[in-house]
Amino acid sequence: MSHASNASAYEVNFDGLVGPTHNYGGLSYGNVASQSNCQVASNPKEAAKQGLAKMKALMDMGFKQGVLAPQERPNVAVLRSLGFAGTDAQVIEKAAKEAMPLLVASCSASSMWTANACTVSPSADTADGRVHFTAANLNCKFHRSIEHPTTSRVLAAMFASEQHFAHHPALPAVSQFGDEGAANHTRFCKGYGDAGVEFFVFGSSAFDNRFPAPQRYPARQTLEASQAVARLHGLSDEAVVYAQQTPAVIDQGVFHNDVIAVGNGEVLFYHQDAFLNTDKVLAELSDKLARRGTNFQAVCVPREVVTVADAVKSYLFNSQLLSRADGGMLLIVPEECRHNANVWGYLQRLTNSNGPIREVQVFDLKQSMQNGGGPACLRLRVALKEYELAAVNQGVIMTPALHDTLNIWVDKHYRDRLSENDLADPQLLNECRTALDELTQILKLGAVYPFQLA
Ligand code: SUG
Repeated sequence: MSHASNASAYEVNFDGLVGPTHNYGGLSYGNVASQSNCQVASNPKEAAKQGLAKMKALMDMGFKQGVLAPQERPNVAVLRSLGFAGTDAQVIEKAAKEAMPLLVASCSASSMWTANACTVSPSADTADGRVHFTAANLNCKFHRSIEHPTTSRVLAAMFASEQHFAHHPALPAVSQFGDEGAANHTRFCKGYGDAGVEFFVFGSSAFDNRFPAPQRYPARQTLEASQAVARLHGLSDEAVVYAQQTPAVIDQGVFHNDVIAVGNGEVLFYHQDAFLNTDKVLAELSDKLARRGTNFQAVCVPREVVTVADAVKSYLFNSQLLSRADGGMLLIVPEECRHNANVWGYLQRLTNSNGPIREVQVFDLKQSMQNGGGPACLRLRVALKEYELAAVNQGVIMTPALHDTLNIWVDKHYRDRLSENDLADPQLLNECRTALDELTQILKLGAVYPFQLA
């Protein structure tokens, strides 16, 4: 079956290619999977292949698929900025001896979760008619806060045309402007090329104490960050809705909104406990979309059927909701959904009902899932008109040939086992640089990594 989008505009999913240092560092307090798999040995080769298999499956179904390159790790420059000196090998050796947590953070392959790379507003929504990108500062976690400089260079190399694309640097790196990118941003629309409504979900406010904060785990996204992104992108008030996540669900492990809700086209699929003031939020979405000729549909999963704990464990909502050519929607879920009786039972009933979601497909993404990253974390959605898609660097658009080349590249360069001790091996840095140098040629990115720019 072909799943092409409408003729003149597409949603393109840019998946993060898992990097060669994928490991379980236990780095994300508030992310239950990351904490509970701390120091389990990882398999970077398998992780990269699981991701590539998902990209290929979507491409084979007729969806537009792209790929986003991983980052240079270990990040020696960051270790130098923290006072470790000498040759690159000495920097790694000293960090391993004196401050292992810093070496682990500098090795994280966390840029694979490209839903956190940036926030994207399609050209139909923005004041200047260009597609706008704001790199996420990911300020809440040290290992993620070091991603945005390279993310910005990679995005600029992918979306280079100034006529069509506008790039904004990450917001100021302070907690008041904590920004986690598209994981807390959903766009509703009729067709991907039509003016839509952008839905920003935040965890707390930096300056306004009317918004209750979670007690146990940090809220990573602030209202003020979301508002700044909307301003930078030139979105009108009519094109924006803000909502606060329920603080209690953050305290249960919902560290991004995409762990408890997903939207596509005219549909929001969400858990009953996802938002504060849900009725008001849904009414505003419905109202603003109606003014754009769009018939908003909300599909609520009741807490009696699927608990927040079920959602966090199974990652039901960290799914990809995709529009098939026949108008029905397809939900791409992780294997863990099949292992949860409440969730799996619910999904059977959902697809047999008369609702918009007609089909479920299951993917094995265990390597990523063990760090709290499901199908939706692994992809950045960019809605593009035909001529904008033509202006994208074609080296990053997935084709059967690129898929095969990347699989061979992974086989050649990736290890199949990585534990904490291995991160101290200076040879790992050389392996990664050799692999990434080849990758930038495969993807036609030019020089984007610090070791290439030095
Ligand atoms: O930021 N995990 C990531 C997972 C990000 C998931 N993305 C979305 N929900 N969109 C995070 O918590 C764990 C790394 C480690 O522990 O090794 C990590 O960074």
